[in-house]
Amino acid sequence: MNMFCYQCQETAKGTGCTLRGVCGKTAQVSNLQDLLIYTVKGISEVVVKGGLDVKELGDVNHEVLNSLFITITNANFDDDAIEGQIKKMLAERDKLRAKVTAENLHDCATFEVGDRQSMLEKAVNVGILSTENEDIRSLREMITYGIKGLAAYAHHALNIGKENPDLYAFIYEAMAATVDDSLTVDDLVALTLKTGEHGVAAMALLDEANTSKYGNPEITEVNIGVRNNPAILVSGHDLTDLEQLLEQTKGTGVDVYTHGEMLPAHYYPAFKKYDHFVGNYGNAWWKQIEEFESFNGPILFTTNCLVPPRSEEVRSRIFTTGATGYPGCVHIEADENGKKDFSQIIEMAKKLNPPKEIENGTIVGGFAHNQVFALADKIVDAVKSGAIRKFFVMAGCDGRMKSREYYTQFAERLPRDTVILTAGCAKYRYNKLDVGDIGGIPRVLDAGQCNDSYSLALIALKLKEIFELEDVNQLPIAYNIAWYEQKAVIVLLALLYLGVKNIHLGPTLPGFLSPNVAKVLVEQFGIGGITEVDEDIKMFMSA
Ligand code: SF4
Ligand code: SF3
Repeated sequence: MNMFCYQCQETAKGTGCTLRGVCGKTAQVSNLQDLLIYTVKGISEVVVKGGLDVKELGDVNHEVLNSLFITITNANFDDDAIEGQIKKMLAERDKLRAKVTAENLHDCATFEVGDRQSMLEKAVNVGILSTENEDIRSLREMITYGIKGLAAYAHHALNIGKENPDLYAFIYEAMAATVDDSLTVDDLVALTLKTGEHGVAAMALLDEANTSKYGNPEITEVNIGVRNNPAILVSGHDLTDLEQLLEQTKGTGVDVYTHGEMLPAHYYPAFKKYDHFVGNYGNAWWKQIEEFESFNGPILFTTNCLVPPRSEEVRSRIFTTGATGYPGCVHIEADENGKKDFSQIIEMAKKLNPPKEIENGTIVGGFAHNQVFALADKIVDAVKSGAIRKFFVMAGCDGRMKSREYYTQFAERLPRDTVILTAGCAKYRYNKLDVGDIGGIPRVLDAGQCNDSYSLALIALKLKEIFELEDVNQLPIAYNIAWYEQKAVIVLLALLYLGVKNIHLGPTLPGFLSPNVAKVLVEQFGIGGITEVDEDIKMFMSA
């Protein structure tokens, strides 16, 4: 065994990548990521045991978010960048330790390493398998993955200038708890739910940040064809990066298109003023191998999901920023004011061919909470008259496994009196199908990125209020969620915290759930997997 990672849905054999990641992560990168997480645990311990005030920690808080984000699936494959981050975090940890008189610190708060070799030697002893009890390990990892997702969302909010000190305090509390051997399974189950509670707060913070800066998403038709200008493709989730790119490309003759999770940027009023913000090119992250080929122009990654490029030519057109990185790709850093200089991407675009058309037409989205609330009367009437029998929350992620065709078939075969509520890149499995509408309400309502699952929760809570129900589970809403990486974990934990029961998760249950932890989720929350499309539709419709 060279490494051990089981944090995503595509983990080898559903149990763990041990030689190299299915995602393309090398053992070295995986082990360095383990060590980076370990340093975050160390900083967390110093902060918690040393009683430090998170409001005074400024840059440390920000770098903790960044470190967690770097380890999310498909974010960063660059061993040098991860090594640099470990060094930075160790220096921060030591500075904090010098300020406090905490005793009985765990090894994560005191260990020292020097060069790459010594880091790698340390890393193999501090990863996932260093926790022997499989239930404790399962819960520690579930909490860690939830925290990674939470950190990603908090990082986007931070880029817009919004912070919530409670979130930092909780990150330290939770990460320190993952090395506390006195905590029992019950303690960690409680902490898992508390992670969900803070997940809701992180998504609320990001929603507030996004909507206060860019306006409330509104119903929008997004072009999926191309124009005949050179162009840049922007991927990932960070709207501030997109905004800077749109500003810098203004008047240059270079168009900008979104890929994957950046599609929902088109729904925000603030981005509609850019004539050169043309549309969305392609599909979910895993299609990038072929779609980057035909796009022809440079690609900017603002976050995951980055797939290791197959050719040198495509690699030379990929630029990373923020938490992302790939060896050999140019990484663009922000200056001290958060400004990024994208001029080399723009210059490259001018010399390359316009994108090749792979499809044409439009898709519709923009059904975040504000827009749906504006349509509330219409939706409530449709439910009351029986025109809408059931809603299906199908938020989450897409992935490359063939078994995910399930979600396309599921959307196709759902009865015509049902409406799909979606968010995240899971939508690409069905957002180009012609499934019609119900009295003008489209049957697929896309709220936005994965973090906009928060909108779906608000919509559910609003409907509960309108229908004067006691419990959100009495609503005609079923949850059939597709997961892939750790942001889906925080979305799931947030829904559990909000009291949502009977969520079905696919295409497979997480490899990090031990049989006993899975049992808790089944017994306490009614979590289930998926089976056959028709059988599942029957089950959901009769529930
Ligand atoms: Fe394997 Fe997923 Fe970890 Fe990559 S992120 S190494 S695919 S479990
Ligand atoms: Fe997709 Fe990676 Fe998760 Fe934000 S882009 S949902 S998988």
